[in-house]
Amino acid sequence: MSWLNPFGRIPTIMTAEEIIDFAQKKSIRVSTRSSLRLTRVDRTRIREVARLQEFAKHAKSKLRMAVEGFPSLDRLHPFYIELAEILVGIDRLKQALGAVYNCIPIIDEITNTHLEALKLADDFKQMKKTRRAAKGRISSVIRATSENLDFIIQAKVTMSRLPGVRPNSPTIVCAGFPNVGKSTLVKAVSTAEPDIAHYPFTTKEVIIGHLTMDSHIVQIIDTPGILDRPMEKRNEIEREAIAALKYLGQVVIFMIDPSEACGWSMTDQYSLYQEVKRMFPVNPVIVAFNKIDITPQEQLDTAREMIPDAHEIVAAEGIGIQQLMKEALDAIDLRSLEEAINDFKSSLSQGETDSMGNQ
Ligand SMILES: Nc1nc2c(ncn2[C@@H]2O[C@H](COP(=O)(O)OP(=O)(O)OP(=O)(O)O)[C@@H](O)[C@H]2O)c(=O)[nH]1
Ligand SMILES: [Mg+2]
Repeated sequence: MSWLNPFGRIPTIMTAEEIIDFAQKKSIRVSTRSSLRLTRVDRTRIREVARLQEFAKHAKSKLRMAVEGFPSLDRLHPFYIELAEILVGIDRLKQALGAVYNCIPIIDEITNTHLEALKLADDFKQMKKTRRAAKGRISSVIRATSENLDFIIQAKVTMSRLPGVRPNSPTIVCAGFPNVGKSTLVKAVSTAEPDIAHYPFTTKEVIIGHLTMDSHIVQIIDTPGILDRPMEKRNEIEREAIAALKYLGQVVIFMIDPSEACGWSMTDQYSLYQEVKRMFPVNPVIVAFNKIDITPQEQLDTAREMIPDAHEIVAAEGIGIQQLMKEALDAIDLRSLEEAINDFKSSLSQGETDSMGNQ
């Protein structure tokens, strides 16, 4: 499903040195046909002009691709915008894209000046020198922006690792403290294959699994564990989980481990649950007590008192998960989701009608 990630389709971006090499190879291979009636000087001129033009053309096209291949940051799903901010930094990215793009008119100017000089030159040594000087100056412009190109390449790698999100599918986000069994649940119910381990912070990025329920393709999102602490103290990985809750979670399954085998107390987990409810007051939050197979009765009773309507499950054995998933899907307002999809479809067909009318 990586094609649903707008950063997954960016074509290969070359480094500064790769662009220079590529343009150089293309320019050497350029073949010119000129009439034998021309003087040697004029034939040289034609060849040098063609080489310079070819060099500039390929250098510009690779720079342009680096920028235009990037999805427009203003039109992305907010989940990707927030993650671009957390993982890459949007201002820095925009600045890098702008700087690379700004090389194009500079290359045009250098090319034009040297083409003029080539037209006026009357011996071939001078012509070769002019062509070499132009290529040298263009290469310097590209090298001067190499840090920006490297930054864009790195941003592409980072962003393309994110999962593909279907913005119009019912979406359940599974959240909670580290090590409570979120990945175990997501793996049990969906196509996702997250790593599961007995230590905290096993999941380091948002993972999306799919399942079919009542003829809907439902997305279930596994998130890294979050701790009960102020937002500004949260690390990049936790903030990625919060972004999934904020922008994707039409319903949240908040998982609690009342056995405390996860390493955090019931009180801490309860307080994070309250915070999640406070942060996202609109979306329903369903609580699942996991690991009840190893929870002592007394601890289970205390948990039940704190959150009376929680589901009780053993994710590792699939116990109670059907009922939990059904309640999660029921909590999603499918009607308004279908209306949104229908609006979207009719806006598309409206667009087609408009463009046909314009023909
Ligand atoms: N006894 C018992 N252990 C479970 C159950 N569910 C998960 N576990 C165990 O709990 C540990 C943590 O499970 P994960 O699914 O990796 O937990 P997580 O919440 O995804 O953890 P992070 O990715 O680190 O946040 C693993 O050792 C699981 O085998 C359960 O229902 N009962
Ligand atoms: Mg996990």
